[in-house]
Parts: sequence; structure tokens; C-alpha cells
Amino acid sequence: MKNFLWKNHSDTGKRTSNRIRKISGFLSILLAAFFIAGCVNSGDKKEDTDILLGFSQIGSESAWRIGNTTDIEQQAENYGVNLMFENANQKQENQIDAIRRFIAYKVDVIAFSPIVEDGWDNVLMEAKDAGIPVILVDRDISTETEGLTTCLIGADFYEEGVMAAEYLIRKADRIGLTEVNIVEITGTENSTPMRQRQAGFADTIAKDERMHILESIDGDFLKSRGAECMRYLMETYGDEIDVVYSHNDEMTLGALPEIEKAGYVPGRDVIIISIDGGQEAIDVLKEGKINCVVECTPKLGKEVMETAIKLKAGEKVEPVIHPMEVVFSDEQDTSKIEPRGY
Ligand code: GYE
Repeated sequence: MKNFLWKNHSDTGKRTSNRIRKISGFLSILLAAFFIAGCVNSGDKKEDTDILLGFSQIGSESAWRIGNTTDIEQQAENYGVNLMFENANQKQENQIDAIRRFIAYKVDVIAFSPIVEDGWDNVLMEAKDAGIPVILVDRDISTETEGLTTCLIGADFYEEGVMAAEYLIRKADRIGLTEVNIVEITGTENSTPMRQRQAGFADTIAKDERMHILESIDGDFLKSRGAECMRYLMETYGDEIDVVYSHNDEMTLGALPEIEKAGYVPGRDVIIISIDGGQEAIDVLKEGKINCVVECTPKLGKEVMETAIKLKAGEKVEPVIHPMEVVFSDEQDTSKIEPRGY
């Protein structure tokens, strides 16, 4: 038996110990499976009932991402799926290496959240040649080649952008704005949520003549970048800014103190619209410093496990699964919002 190739890129002590538990649990399951397989049929790589799922996560850039990792780990446990988990620390090359390790290890199913849309053809062709089905989780890829992946389990980001814009139009009506100047802080360039949250929002405000985008700037889904972007935007546009549309909570939470430092009250002087709906942002919505948060749920683990089990059994799966999502805003009684769990 070859050495176990699983590298642990995790950055928190808690997760490390969970993983270590999982590694040893997983190793014993695997050894038992190899033993049984060796007795019954030396050609089998493990027991038929066993599912081994390789999952390559993007990183730990946000509360959303950490919630997504936790959910994948919990649901793998619930469904009795053996998980080889790899954290790519925001680097596409780490994800490609992880997928190659999954192929070398002959996992049953590969799942991954592609950090950006381009550049996956070669490695996915290798998975296809090895006969390993691939599930896209959370984000999509862009490719000319058919049949590299089986399905996509993730949010409808275009619709999230539409919901953000529709909220803004209602808000502008309600408070009687005649001109609305917007700055947009976008997520990681060439990632699916960045592209579609931008497009859904732009297409929707295009129907309303009051709306103008002063500038869109790349905040990479990071809190620190959100702060930097907002500092620059305040210096450049100052009180021209009526609205900040930020593609995730992390960047929003980074941006808010910069608005305050410039002497404005977020939520009152500047309309703040965010996406994700993590607990921290919802708490700030309740305080009134954020006006609207479009939900994007990280809880995709159940669908991922059910799909992996179907694929292992050779069954057909839905090509696209979108979770249901809602909008939280100052149009509702925010004290009634239930704890978010991420
Ligand atoms: O909005 C952001 C995260 O891909 C939906 O990635 C995900 C996005 C999420 O880092 O917070």
C-alpha cells in the first residue's frame, strides 16, 4: 500500500485536531477495507459500500467559506462519506495539485469549489480519463469541453445581484432619491459569484435612470481589501457616494469603519448592501449600519453528499442545484431574524 498522500493545509487548531481525528479514523476504515478487499477480491480498491470523496476547498477567506467547510465536514459524517479534505489557501495551483492527488488516490468522486472560472480543462480531463465523476460546489467553471463535470451545486449568484438591485430601487422610491450614485466592491476577479453578482445587479439597475455606478473595484472577497477599497473610494468620491454595493459580508465589514472615519454614518448617510448573510453582518444590519443583506447559504453539504452517493451508484444527477435564498433588510423587523449558524 502506498503512503497516504493527504496533506493538511488547515489553519486553525480546532480543525487540525478534527482532521487528525478524521485521518486516523479514515486510515483505519481504509485499512479494514483493503484487508476485506484483499480477502474477497484482490482487484477491488475497497469495500463496495465505502465512498471516498475528495473535496478541494478554496481557502478560509470568509465566514461563508468557514461555514461551508464545517457543513461539508458535518454532512460527510452524517452520510457516512469518507472525506479527503484539502484547503487550497486561495491558490488555484493548490486546487489543481489537490485534484491530482485525489486522482492518484483513486477516490470515488471529486468535488471542488473553483476559485476562478478558467484553467481547469487539463486536470478535469485527467479526472475524466480516470473515470472519476466531478461535482462543482459553490462556483462554476468556464470551458469549451463537454462532460468534464457532472453537476453544479451552488447559489444563483445572478439572482442575488438582481435581489440586491431590486432592494435598492425600492429603497430609492421609499426615501425619494432622484439620483443614486453607487460604488461597487467586487469579489475575486473571474470568479462566478463576482461575475454574476455584478451582472445581475447591473442588468437590473439599467432599467432605472436614477442609478449610476461611479466605480467598480476588486476587493477579492477579503475584509482587508474591502477596507482598502473603501478608503480609496471615500477619498475619490466623498459625499457623492449614496450606495455601497459589496459582493460579500467580509468586504462590507472592512468597508464600514472607513466610511465612519470619513465622517459619515453607514446605513444612514450611505446605503449599504451586502451579500452572504453571516451572523456578524446580520448583527450589524440589526444595529442599522447595513441596510440590506442578500442571503447566500454556505450549507451545501447535504446536496453534495447525496449527489456523491448517487454518482458512486452510477445514477443520474440534476445538472444544477440552487438553494432557496432570501433578502434581509431594513424593510422588515430585523429582530425576528433567526441565528444564522455561520
Ligand atoms: O460570497 C464569499 C466567499 O463563493 C459564494 O465566496 C461564495 C463566496 C461568498 O468567500 O464570502
